[in-house]
Amino acid sequence: DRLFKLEPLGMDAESLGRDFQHYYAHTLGRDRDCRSAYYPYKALAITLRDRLMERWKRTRHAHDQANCKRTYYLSLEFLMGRSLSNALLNLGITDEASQALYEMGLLYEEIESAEMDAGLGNGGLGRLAACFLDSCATLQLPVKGYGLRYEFGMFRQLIENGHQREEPDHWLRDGNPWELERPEYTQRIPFGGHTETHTDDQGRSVQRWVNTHDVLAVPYDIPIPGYKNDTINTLRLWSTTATDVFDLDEFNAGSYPESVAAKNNAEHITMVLYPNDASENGKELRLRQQYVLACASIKDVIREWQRLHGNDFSAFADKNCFQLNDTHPAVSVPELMRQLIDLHHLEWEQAWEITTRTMAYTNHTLLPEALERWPVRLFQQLLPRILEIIYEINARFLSEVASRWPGEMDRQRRMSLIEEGDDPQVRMAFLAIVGSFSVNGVAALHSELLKQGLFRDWFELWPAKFNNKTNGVTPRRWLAMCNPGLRELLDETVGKDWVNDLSLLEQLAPKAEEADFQQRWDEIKTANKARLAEMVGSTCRIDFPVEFMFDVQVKRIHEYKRQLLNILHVIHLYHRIKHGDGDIGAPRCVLIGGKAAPGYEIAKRIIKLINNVAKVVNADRQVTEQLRVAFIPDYRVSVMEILAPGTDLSEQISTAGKEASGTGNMKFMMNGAVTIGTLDGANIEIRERVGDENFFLFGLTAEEVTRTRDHYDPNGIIAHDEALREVMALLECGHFNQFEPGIFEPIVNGIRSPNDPWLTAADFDSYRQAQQQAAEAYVDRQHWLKMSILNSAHSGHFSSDRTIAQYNQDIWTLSPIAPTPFS
Ligand code: DL6
Repeated sequence: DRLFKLEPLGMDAESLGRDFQHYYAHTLGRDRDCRSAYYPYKALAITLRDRLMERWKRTRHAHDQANCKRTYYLSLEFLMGRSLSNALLNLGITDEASQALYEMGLLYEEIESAEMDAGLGNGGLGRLAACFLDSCATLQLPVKGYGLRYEFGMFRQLIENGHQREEPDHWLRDGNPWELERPEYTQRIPFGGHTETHTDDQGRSVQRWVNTHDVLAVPYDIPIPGYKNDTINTLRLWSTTATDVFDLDEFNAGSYPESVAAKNNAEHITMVLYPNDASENGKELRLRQQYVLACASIKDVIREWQRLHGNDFSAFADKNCFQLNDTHPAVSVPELMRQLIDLHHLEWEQAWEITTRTMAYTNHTLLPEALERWPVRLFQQLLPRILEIIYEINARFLSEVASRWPGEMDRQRRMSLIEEGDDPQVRMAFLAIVGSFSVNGVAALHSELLKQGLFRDWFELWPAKFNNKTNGVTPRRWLAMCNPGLRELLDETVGKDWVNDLSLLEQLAPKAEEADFQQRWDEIKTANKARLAEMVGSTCRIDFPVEFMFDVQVKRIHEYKRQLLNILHVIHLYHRIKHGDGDIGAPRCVLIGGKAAPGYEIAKRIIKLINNVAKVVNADRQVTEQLRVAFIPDYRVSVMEILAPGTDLSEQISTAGKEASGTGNMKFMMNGAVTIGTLDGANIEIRERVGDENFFLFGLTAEEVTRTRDHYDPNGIIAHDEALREVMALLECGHFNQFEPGIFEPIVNGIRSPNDPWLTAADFDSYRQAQQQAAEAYVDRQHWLKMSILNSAHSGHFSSDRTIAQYNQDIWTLSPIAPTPFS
């Protein structure tokens, strides 16, 4: 109790400064000769961690006292980025900390950039999880994130001679001041072995999973601060290790290396993030990762449950909900069954009732290659007990299908959790649907397409399970933190409450045509463009003049996202300039960035093409007066924090029906960029909110894409489209690869193939026209500023606070809990 009654730590500049000095000089042992910005960063991080810690305990205490319902967000990815500025903003002490540092002769900006990004995710799905945690804490919802503590996060991307090269990201090398190891909550995870049938004391036949090779999962907790509300939620990340550090027999026999091998094997499981955003089916290590997350997290939740409720599971489903972030944690469905039946002795029916009332599943993609299927033989070898449970779930489920649709064998085959064939597979999405009470997509179009296509049979069976939750992004990081200039103007114009009620930005709309307001908006945007240009200048050695239109496309490199279409348009502009069509509407700087999965050859070739085109364009004085191109290496969260505020035109140009939602589109919109985009994912909702006059629309609709497939004739299109013909001619004559013959052939062949699924040629002309309109709009300054202001003004819907409020209302039904106050 005395521990709990500690005096709260000061939040003023003086207290912060005092603690900072103490940690810098005494704990870290540094003095004025130390030149590195890392130690001041670390000293400040520990200073803040102390302040987070006391609020963290109070939040946990309040949750326990309230005996409240809780949600667990299970995700193989959390793309957190940096934590320092976010902690300062949410604790409400940004100015105090800057002042304290300033008085010691230190610059906050330098210290901030010493922090490594926590890149434990690939892209949209992982960053969404991070935004959701921020919103849950801000809304004071008792939500805990569960994930894996990868030793190596997303690889670092280097560009060498225009090619992507990957380097490991050893983000934990210097330690992580934001994490707290919790060895007391270590969990044991079984793998391998076999199952046996036994008879228990009551004469029932029970299964036992025996002779397993266990590993240990050790939790590390990361504090998740809410915005100025003293709530600190938890992200718990598991790290695996061996059950015994040494095999003593081996050790005593003098085989030291062999004795350490078991430890190494166990630690491999959480060693590295799989760097592919469209899944890694069939890789044993990946299935091990998924099972560690499911098994350890569920054991942890049940341990907590038993601490508060003993062995009575009757109210478990009323008080707990698991949200599955895609199918990656779908093995949680049979795992919860296993723990309830095998470890806690519930009957199948009761366990199934609990499972199907606590699991909820979010789908993030329609791409077939991203739909997870695991070979049955892998399950058999790694998780034999889990496979038995999946078979039992499937048998009971298929009999339900048979009684609903008697004799429809084809439907039973289609819906079976097991895909038959030479190498039978477990269909993870179907497992997730069977085991969940809610299935949602991430934007209106995506949720509709799920019901009509991929999950059609399931929607027919259980229509009430299906719902939509359009994605959102946190306005703390993606506006208040990354755009301090605009934050000040917004505070002044609509009051400070917009940070946790983004709908207040609607009040900007009437100001969109006021000359004074436009001028301030322009000044802020220009300053942000200068910051962006500085980054491009220092990393790419290319000068971006702030008067040019900044046209930006950053996201994973994927054929469906069509970075290729963007670069074809750049080649078109280049061709026009070179052929004396002096006026391309507005001078522009085109910036493209993103990582390709290391094994995705064609995506890597597209990166090479972008870099080669950039080289030709930027070397030509005649061209650079109007056009410049850069590929920004190692795109990541902290880079987006500089790009979003400085962008004029946001490229959201996927083939319609392919991008589930997109979230970069929302970050750009909030910061006043105008979108050029297709009717895909959340673009549709963005356009609805901002109005079609403030959005540059082009391209086929999802329905047209489907219809076009049967009679697609790209060569006919190219023959009739002069602009595209010229672009293809430049590509085909090797103009961008004069010393590298043939390297772009696969790309050219793809565009010309009647089987090109991305329909690049089909959308080229309408994209070119939309780009022309954007350029013309840009040179009419007042018109552009109005569009820019209206984009921010109508972005309120895309706050993840709105998304989370909807998850909570329709799926989780949690009550907000305030932390126990400081007494
Ligand atoms: O829901 C978050 C994010 C969406 O915004 C993107 O549209 C979607 O591509 C992404 N999905 C994934 C999953 N796998 N794939 N591909 O990253 O989710």
